[in-house]
Amino acid sequence: MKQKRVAAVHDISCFGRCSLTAVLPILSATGIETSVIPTAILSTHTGGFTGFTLRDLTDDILPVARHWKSLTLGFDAIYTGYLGSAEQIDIVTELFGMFRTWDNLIYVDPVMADNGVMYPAFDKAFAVGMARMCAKADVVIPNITEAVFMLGEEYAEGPYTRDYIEGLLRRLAGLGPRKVFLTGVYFNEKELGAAAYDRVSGEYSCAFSDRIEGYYHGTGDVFGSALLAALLGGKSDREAAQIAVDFTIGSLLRSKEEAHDVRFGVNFEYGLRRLADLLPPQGSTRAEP
Ligand code: PXL
Repeated sequence: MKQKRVAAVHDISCFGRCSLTAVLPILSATGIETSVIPTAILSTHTGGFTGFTLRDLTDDILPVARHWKSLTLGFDAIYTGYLGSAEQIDIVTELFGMFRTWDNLIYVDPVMADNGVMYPAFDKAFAVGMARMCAKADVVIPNITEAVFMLGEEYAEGPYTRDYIEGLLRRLAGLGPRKVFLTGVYFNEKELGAAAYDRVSGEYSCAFSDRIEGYYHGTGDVFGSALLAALLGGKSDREAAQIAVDFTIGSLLRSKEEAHDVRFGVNFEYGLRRLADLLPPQGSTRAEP
């Protein structure tokens, strides 16, 4: 039985438990071999810290990918997140072409915004580019802000109606990806979670947990990594979304109890053992010479 292998294309935020410092441990804990292409190295993430350093690694992405290609490496999924520059949109899209196979997953988290505002490094043109990149993906996992920015729509605060969320999901799938998982969905003040749509089967699904007050950084990467692990582990969209929502909310609750600085990310580490139990190692069907 071949182990699953993922290529994770995210930045390294040296402090702050997001991007690769969250993606790597979460995927590894579920038995997935994880290779990385760092898009940038920052001293911290950009959510609330000032004075952070940033080394842009745009020029290193294709050389790494070409070397991998020369080794005939294959991946069960390419998981992309925070990009270090707008130029990387076309570069990462080229990477998809290099590693796409008939049965692997191009899995895109269009990281750029939250709570109705763009992260410091990005603008509306970036959202247009990201929509183009999502068109080449199999699965996309935006939050509501990223979703409306990619669609050129206005951001609205929740609670949302089921009709609005299903419309958003369909319009996002209309960009090109087969599956969309939308995060930050709530129909009432008590519950928060994710909604999913599969364009081919036409199926909608939802997964909720109790809503926790307060905003914590890095939850998107924690959710995205657990969701990918569950999908590669053969779970249905609904089951995978529930596993990822529960893992994220559990991490958030621990951090709330510890009352630490919300910029420091969430305590996902204490949830890894349980996640690993839920997602035992799966064999790969990855074709590799
Ligand atoms: O978690 C998303 C993320 C990743 N990397 C960097 C960020 C952010 C969100 O702000 O700033 C550098």
